[in-house]
Amino acid sequence: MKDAAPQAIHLSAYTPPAYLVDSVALTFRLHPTATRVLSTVRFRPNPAHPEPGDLRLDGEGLMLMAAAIDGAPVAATPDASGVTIPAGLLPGGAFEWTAEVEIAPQANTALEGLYMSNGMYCTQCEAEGFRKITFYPDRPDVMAPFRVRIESDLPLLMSNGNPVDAGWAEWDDPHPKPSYLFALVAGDLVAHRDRFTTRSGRDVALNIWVRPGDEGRCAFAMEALKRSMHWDEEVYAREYDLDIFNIVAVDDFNMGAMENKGLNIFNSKFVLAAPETATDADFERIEAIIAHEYFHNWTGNRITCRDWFQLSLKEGLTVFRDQQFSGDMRSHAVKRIEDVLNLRARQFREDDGPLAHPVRPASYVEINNFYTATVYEKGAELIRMLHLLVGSEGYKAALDLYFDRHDGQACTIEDWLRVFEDATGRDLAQFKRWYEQAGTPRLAVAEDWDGTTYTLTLRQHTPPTPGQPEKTPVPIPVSVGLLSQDGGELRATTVLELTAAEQSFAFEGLPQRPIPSILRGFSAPVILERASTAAERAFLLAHDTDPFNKFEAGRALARDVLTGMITDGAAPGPDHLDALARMLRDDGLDPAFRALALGLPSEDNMAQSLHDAGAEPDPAAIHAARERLTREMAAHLEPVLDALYTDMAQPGPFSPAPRAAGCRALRLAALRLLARVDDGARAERLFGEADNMTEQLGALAALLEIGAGEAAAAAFYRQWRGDRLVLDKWFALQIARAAPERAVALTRALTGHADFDWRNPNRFRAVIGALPANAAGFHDPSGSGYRLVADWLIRLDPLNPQTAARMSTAFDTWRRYGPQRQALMRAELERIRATDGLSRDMGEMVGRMLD
Ligand code: 0A1
Ligand code: ZN
Repeated sequence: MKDAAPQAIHLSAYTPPAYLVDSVALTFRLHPTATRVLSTVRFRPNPAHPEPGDLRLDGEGLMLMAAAIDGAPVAATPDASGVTIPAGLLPGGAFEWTAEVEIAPQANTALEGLYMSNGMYCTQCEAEGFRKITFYPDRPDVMAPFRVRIESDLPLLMSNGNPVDAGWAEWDDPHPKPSYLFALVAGDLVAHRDRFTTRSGRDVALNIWVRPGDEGRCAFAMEALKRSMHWDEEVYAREYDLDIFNIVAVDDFNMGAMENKGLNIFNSKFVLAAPETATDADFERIEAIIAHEYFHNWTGNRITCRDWFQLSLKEGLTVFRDQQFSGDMRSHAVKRIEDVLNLRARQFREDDGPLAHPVRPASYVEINNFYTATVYEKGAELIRMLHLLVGSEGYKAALDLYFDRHDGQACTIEDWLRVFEDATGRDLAQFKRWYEQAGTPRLAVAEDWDGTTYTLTLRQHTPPTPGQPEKTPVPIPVSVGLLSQDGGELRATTVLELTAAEQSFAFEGLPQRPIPSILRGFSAPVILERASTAAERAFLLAHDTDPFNKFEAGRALARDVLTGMITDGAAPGPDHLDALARMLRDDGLDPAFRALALGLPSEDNMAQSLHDAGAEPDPAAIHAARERLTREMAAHLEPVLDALYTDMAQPGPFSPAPRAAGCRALRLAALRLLARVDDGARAERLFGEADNMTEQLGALAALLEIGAGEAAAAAFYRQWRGDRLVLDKWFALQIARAAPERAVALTRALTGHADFDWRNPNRFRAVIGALPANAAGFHDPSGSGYRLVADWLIRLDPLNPQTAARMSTAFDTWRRYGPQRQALMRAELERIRATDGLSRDMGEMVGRMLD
C-alpha cells in the first residue's frame, strides 16, 4: 500500500511566520545512538503577521523528552512533521520555549541533520535538516543569533560564530541566521592553520580541519581561501565578519560543500589536493568551490532567502561571483567556454526534458530536488545578462544598494530586481520573465545585405515545458561583432536587445558584406539557430576576435561533421581537420583554449542536438561516429599533435598554476588522439613516468579509450588502493571510458569489488553515476544499463533519498530516444515508482519524469 502523494508547496501560498526568534541557545550532549539536544528559544509575535495564533515548530524523527513555555511544562504531542502549541497555551507577548529531544546520529544514513562520518559528528541543515535536530521554525525567513554548547569527550568541538571559551565547548554567533546555516562538528581532527587580516584590520584565524594524515593536502585550499577573501574585499567591498573561519572536510557528504556561517563543511574531495593525488581539474574545482562557499557569507548568509523558491537569489548570484573570481584568477576566455559547456551539458539538458523548471519554481514537493543546474547555473546566466545590460558601473551601484538595503534580511527575487531598477532606472518587468519561464529560448537569425546595409533579423521562440505550454518573449541581449572578409573587425561588439518575438537591427554604411559573429561571449543562455557553411565556421575559428565565438565556430564545425556522419553516413571532410591543424599551430593561442577547441561535442550533447533537429538519436551510432572522427583527427593531425606532445611537456616540479595546467591539458588532449595511431605507446610511457595525477590519469584514460588499459588500471589500483579519493577516480574512469558493449558488465563487476562501499555517496556516484556518463554503454539496446542503475537507485533510496533522487536524472532524457529504448526506460521508471516506501524525493523525481 503506497502512502498518499505528498503535498506540493506553492510560492503563492507564502505567509510570513507567526513568531520571530530573538535568540537561540542549544546544548548538545553527544552520543552516537542517544544524543540529547536542549534548546531555549526566545519567541515574539511577528508584527507583520495578522494574528500570532498557534506556535508551529518543525520537527522530524525527534523523541521529545520535555517541553516548557516560560519554564512551565507543556504537554506537546508531536505529529509526523512537527508540533503545535495552541495559542491558548501561549502568554500573548514574547515567551521562551525550552525543549529536550533525543536523536540517533549514528543511524542517520540520509546525511541530513546531525550524522556521523568516520567517527566524527557533523551536520547538514540546508534545506530542511535542522528539523531533524530539534523542534524549530525551520524556514529561512526566521533569523536569530545562536549560542551553542557541546558536551562530548571528543577533542575538537565546533559550531558557528566565535568560540566563547578556550576549550571551544561553547560558541556564539552574533549574526542572525536562519536554521539552515546551523552547523556542528565534533571529532578527532587536525588543522592546517593560517591567518588573514581584513582590510579594516580584523585578524581572522583560518583553519582547515581534516582527518589525521590528510593535513598535507590542505595548502592549496587555504591559499584559495585567502585569495577569495581578498577578492571579495577588492571587487565587492565585502569583508569577513567573525574572528575565525573554519572549514571541515568530511568523507560522507551528499553535495559539494555547505556555507554554514563561519563553519563551512566540505565534501573532502573539494578540499584535499596534492600533485600526486589531484588533477588540474580538481585544483580548479577546489578553488572555485572554496570561493563559492566563502562568497555565500554575504550572498546567502548576511542576506538570505525569504523562502526556498528564492533559492537562486543566493545560488545564482554566488555562482556568478565564483565565475567572476575564477576568471580573474585564471583566464576569462577559458573559464567562459568551460562554463558554457557545463551549462549546455547539464542545464540545457534539464530545460529540454520533463524536469524543466523556472529559475524560480512556482511549486515543489521536496526542495532538495531543486538544487539544480537551472537554479544555479541558469540563475548565474541571468545575473550575467543583467551585468551586460546595465554595465559594470550599474551593476556595482545595484550591488552596493543590495548590501546596504538588505543586510540582515531574508529577501526575494523582487527585492533583487528592485535594486537594479532603483540604481539604474531600468524597468526590469520583462526581465523578470527569465525567472518565471522555463525552457531554453531558440534564437533564429535571418540576414539581409543590400550593398551598404546589413540587417539582422532575430526571432525568438521557446518550446513548451511541463506546465507552461505558452511562452512569452524574454529580453535577450545579443552581442554582435562584424568581421570583414579578410578577417578584420568591421564593427566592434555591440549589444542588440531583442525584446519582442522578432526584431530587425540594421548596420549601415558598410564597405562590404560582413561576416557576423553573433552571441559573442555567449551573451544569453539561448540556442542560436543559424545554418552556416563549413567555410564560414572555419573562417571564424581562424579570425574571430571573440574567444568564445572562436571556440564556438570550431565546435559547430565538429558538430556539423558529426551530424553528417550520423545522419547521412558522410565521411569527415578536410575543412574541419585543416581548420583544427591551423588552430593547433597558432602559438599565440592559449594552450588551454587550444585543448578545449580540440575537443568534440559529447555524445549526450550530440543526442541533444540531433533530437532538437527532429532526428531520433541512436547512442551507438553517435559513439561510432565520434570514434571514427577521433581516429581521422589523429591520422590527419599526427605531426602537429606529436610536436605539441613534446613542446607542452612541463619540466620541473608540478605546479597547479593555470598556465602549466593549460599546457598539460593540451598535451593530454594530443596524447589521447595519438594513442589512436601509436597503439598507446606514448600513453604507456607517460603512465609509467608521471609524477602527478593529471598525467597519470590522462595516460590511463588514453589507454582505456583504445581498449588497452587493463594492465595500467590494475597497476593504478595497486598503487592507490589506500587512497579513497583516488580510488573514486579509478572506479569512475574505467566505467566512463569502457567500450559500450563492456560498460554494463564492468559496472556490475565493480559493484562486487571489495572497495565498493555503496553507502558512501562519493563511491556510489563514482560507480553507479559513471555508467550514464558512458552514454552508449548506459543505452545498451538490451536495457541492461537501465536495469542496473534502477536496481541501485531502489537500493539506495531508503538509506539516502537525496543522493538517490539526484541520480535518477540519468533517466530524464528518456523521451529523446526510439520506441524500444523509451519503453525500457519507462519500465524502469515505473518499477522505481512502484517500490514500496519510496522516498518523497524519489517519488517526486520519477513522477515528474513519467507524467
Ligand atoms: N548551499 C550549498 C549546496 C548544498 C545544498 C544542499 C545541501 O544539502 C541538501 C548541501 C549543500 C552550496 O551552494 O554550496
Ligand atoms: Zn551555493
